Amino acid sequence: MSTTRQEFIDFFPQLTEVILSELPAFGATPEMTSRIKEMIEYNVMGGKMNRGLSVVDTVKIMRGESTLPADVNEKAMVLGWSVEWLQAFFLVADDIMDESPTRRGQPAWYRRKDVGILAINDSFILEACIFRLLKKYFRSEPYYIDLVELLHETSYQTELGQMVDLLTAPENDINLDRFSIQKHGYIVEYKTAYYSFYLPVALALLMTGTPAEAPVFQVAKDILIPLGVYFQVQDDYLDCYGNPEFIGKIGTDIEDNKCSWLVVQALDRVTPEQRAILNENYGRKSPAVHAQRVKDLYVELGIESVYRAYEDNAIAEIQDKISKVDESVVPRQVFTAFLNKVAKRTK
Ligand code: GPP
Ligand code: MG
Ligand code: MG
Ligand code: MG
Repeated sequence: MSTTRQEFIDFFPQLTEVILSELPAFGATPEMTSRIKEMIEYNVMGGKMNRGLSVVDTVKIMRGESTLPADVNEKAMVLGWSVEWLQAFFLVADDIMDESPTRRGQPAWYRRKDVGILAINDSFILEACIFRLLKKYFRSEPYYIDLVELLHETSYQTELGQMVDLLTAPENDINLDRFSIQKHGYIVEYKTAYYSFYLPVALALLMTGTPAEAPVFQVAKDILIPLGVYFQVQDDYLDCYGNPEFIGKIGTDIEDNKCSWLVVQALDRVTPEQRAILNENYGRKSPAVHAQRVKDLYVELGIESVYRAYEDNAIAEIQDKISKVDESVVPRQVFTAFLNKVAKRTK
């Protein structure tokens, strides 16, 4: 049932070609075209592709077919890649905002000498590509406008989440009172869960003929948003405890003064003395001294085992929600397939 990564990767050049082939009509020179090609390949490829693959897998489950007819398969691949393209748009911009040095095992795009601040515009171009591809492949479908609206709405949700993520983490103004479980909950739901979990399934539902106002979208949201929250808690955990070589990025949350799940849990457990240590060391730009002191404090507080307990509980709660889904509305497999991809992940 599960779509192979190779099949999905093999489809990618054809989409890049669509974007490149229409550039002359926009007055593009060969230099512009080759730069856009390089920019797309550098940023869209190289991830785990779970989001994109989930679109194709969900279409298969919804249709009850392990092999899709060629025309359906093509459309599902395009929607899968549109989520990966959206992700590339966000990541290029996010790495500038978070001052992250690396992404997917290579320098973050904005860190390249020939890119710098141009990366902001490149992120806009990546976003525009999504709508070029939708126009090309879906213009005559009755659900075309629903796809477009869904992608716009999801981007807006993500941008709102990103705004709160950044507003909660001002540079040179450390105030741990800003952080709370509620604030963290809003940030992760909006900046990650909608686009990473709800979007792939919602796209697949639209593509398989579900009317945009059908109740199944709410059923999907009620499971996929908690799953997405769990996923971002994992991301926060891996920022501190993941192996940079393996996860392909170097964590910056402590230095960036982020309202991470780890610091929120720590704040819930500190003595006044330990809180003073956090105050003096969180959000300072020196990994070797200040961030290390915060990490030592996490060890003293046993934050890793707090995470393990959270993880077991989150998985059990999501499994429980899935078990209550009415299979005449949507196959449970849509959700179990997704859960299995992320449960206990280490990258
Ligand atoms: C993940 O946050 C959230 C995003 C990548 C969405 C960014 C949204 C924009 C509108 C730009 P993160 O910073 O924890 O991700 P990572 O750890 O991968 O840098
Ligand atoms: Mg960020
Ligand atoms: Mg980031
Ligand atoms: Mg992160």
